[in-house]
Amino acid sequence: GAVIRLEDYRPTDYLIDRAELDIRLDRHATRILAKLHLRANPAGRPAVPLVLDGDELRLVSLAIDDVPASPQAFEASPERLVVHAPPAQPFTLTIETETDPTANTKLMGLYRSGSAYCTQCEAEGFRRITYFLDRPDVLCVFTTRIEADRQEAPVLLGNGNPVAAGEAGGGRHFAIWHDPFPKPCYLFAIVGGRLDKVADRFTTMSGRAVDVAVYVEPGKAADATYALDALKRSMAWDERVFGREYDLDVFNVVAVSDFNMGAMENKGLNIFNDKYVLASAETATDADYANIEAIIAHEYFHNWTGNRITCRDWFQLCLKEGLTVFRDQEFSADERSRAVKRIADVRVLRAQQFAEDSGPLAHPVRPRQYREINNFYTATVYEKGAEVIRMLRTLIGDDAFRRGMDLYFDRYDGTAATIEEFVACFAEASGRDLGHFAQWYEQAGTPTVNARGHYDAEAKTYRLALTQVTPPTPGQPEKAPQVIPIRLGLVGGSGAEIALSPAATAGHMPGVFVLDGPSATLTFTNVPEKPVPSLLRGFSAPVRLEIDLDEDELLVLFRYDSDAFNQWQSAQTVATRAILRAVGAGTPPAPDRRMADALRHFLSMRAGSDPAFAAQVLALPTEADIAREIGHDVDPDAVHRARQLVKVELGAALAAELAELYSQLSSREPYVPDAAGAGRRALRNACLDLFAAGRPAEGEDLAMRQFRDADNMTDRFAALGVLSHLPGAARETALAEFSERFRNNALVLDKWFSLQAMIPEPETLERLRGLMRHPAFSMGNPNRVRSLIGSFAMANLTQFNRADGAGYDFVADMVLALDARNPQVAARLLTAFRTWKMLEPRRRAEAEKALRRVAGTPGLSPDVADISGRSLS
Ligand code: B3K
Ligand code: ZN
Repeated sequence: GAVIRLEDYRPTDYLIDRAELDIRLDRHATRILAKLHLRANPAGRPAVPLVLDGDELRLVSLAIDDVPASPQAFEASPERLVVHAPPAQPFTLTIETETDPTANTKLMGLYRSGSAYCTQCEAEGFRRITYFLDRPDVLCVFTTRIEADRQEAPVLLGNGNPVAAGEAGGGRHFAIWHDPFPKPCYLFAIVGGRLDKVADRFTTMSGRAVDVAVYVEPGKAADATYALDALKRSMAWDERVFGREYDLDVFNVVAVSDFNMGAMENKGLNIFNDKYVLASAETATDADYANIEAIIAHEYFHNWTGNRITCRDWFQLCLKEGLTVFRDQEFSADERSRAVKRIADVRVLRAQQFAEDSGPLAHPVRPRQYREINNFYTATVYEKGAEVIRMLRTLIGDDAFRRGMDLYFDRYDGTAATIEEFVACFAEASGRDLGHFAQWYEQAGTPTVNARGHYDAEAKTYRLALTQVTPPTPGQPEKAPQVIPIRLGLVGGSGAEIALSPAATAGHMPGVFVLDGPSATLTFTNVPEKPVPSLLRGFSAPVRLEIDLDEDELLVLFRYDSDAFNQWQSAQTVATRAILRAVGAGTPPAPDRRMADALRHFLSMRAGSDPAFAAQVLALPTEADIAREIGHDVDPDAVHRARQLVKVELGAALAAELAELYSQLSSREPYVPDAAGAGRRALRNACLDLFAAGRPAEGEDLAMRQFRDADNMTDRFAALGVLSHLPGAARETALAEFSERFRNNALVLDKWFSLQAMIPEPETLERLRGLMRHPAFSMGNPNRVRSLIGSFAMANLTQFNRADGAGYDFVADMVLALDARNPQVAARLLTAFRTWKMLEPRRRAEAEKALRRVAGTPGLSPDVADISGRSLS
């Protein structure tokens, strides 16, 4: 594909004000009749040919102003429909196309999932249904008639409100949907099929009744009630926190089993991967419930941030995605524990975005160019995009932030907006110049902030010298300083918070210093004792922090910091250093009692009152965290061994306390998927995991008992996870029992696939090849592929990165096999190579060889060609 550049944006030459679609569903020959009401765009070029986008389309007929078009008047190919000289006055085009939804394995456009028909149009799937101006700044009012066999598809859903339904003859029926809100075609959707539903009614803040429903495959309605409840809570939250009311008479969610990503925010008709809808105590973990809640909220919140205000072009993707992730994170923080949610979000940010940002696929939150837009639905656009919004709120304060949001909704409702327009609302609402801040959208890479403190006991002053530097990223060799809000405090040796002298952070929000140059020195006065600085509280900016604190100082923060995030961070840093020392030495050098003692004390004080937080503290940094910390010439086996050594040592040192806590937390209360219950289960399972590392024989027994006795998936699967790391007969027995018990549940078998793909042993690759022949596995289903092959590539550091290159070869083979069928899923899988440059030379050479083999294969999709090309650059 050609390179598309932001600077080349120009307004559309034609507008489509209205579209009337008539879609006659058929398994192999669906007919789409589209009547488009067009006119020249006053802001476009006058009297130019009209060029509509298509993708693998077949034109059946074309009429201009209801008169069949003469062959000289137009040119049609699968990719394009050109009308050479369109009428000067507003006119209509009536376009008839035919598509085969059964043959659509890309899962873009109209396709079949199970026995249902569904669509996915973002980013550029609508052009696989009919010829259109498939760009987000063409806003159109859609009326959609859907017709199908009544037996095959009794349920027919579209965007907007239902306006009519009836018989269509020959056993067929129809439904007409009208969406009064102009929208880009990427938000278009239809669904047809035999589906069950759970339904309810939501009354909005102005008293309007909205029929809300979640549709699922027949027989699964009971598993959709949690999603429906999450939806109603999301609707109420957006009213309460952002003043945003829902705007149609109905809101439908449909769960399908074949879906390229998590879910899609089509206006009034969200379509979901069923993994993020279906849940019951027996089949879903607490993490699944939390994901369902977050994604239901995310798609719902898009109704305002994405749909009512959409993006001018795809370079502005973070305008809707970063903002909507920020909103769903805030929602989950309000519904659950704010501190624990923040820790979980930062873990994801570091694992996904920091990894992306330090490798060949690094790009700005708002990219300047792309070849394949589907490859830019990334952790940078989404998660770093959300961090930029959070920094904005930290910089200007909650009130100005809310005023800025109100202004944005007010001013840009019904339009396709840009990042500049968005940022200007906050500059206006706060009276601040946000010019430099906006550089976060343009400059890729993760800044490193270095902090050095000096206490002058005579003068009772504390000086903090801060510097920042951002490493180069592809296409951006030189970096400028960013605007970095550093939320901070000083903690005394015995734990008391030391009041900050006002001058130190003058001109900023209280407790926040803004580092906006390459370096700065902060001086605190009246500091009675040598303090321990607590920097980047709440992870106030997406940066790496280097700070010259020793273990004792870190443990002061762990114990006393008023900021829960930094408590957790301090414990992680201590653990990270212990693992890094073990990587160097090959053994845990001198057993460091301080960490075990601090954890023991912490558990005795906090496990009872805040189990969810305690579970986060007990979870060691991952192998990937350690690898990123090392940064270059990484040997994944050495990282694995070192982490395991530290874990074993810690588990053994704390074995008594862990066992005690484990049994205290054992409850026979019925499972409730709420935050409190989830927190207790998380801590109990963290105890089991660490205990089993320190005392493998007893741990195996305990895990086996929990595995068999569990009355919920959280506990059963956590136990299976512990067993999966203990080679032997018990593990194989448990795995067999699990697959037998859940043999009819594809989503649960996905967990089983994924767990086995992550076993850090050389036999895993063979196990994986065997599992690909399992009857439940299919290369055609994205969830299956991601569970088995994706987990191996993305979450099995030692085996994907085998020194002999067999892991790379396997994943490369899978990418190529998938590419012919589903390029988006193939390209996403290939991003597992994004960290290849930080490996030691032998593995680096093997990874490069595999990447070159992919890149050199003829007939690659633009998706895979783009990722392989950039990965090698
Ligand atoms: N907007 C969709 C993602 C579409 C991805 C297209 N390749 C889901 C979401 O972010 O809410
Ligand atoms: Zn989104």
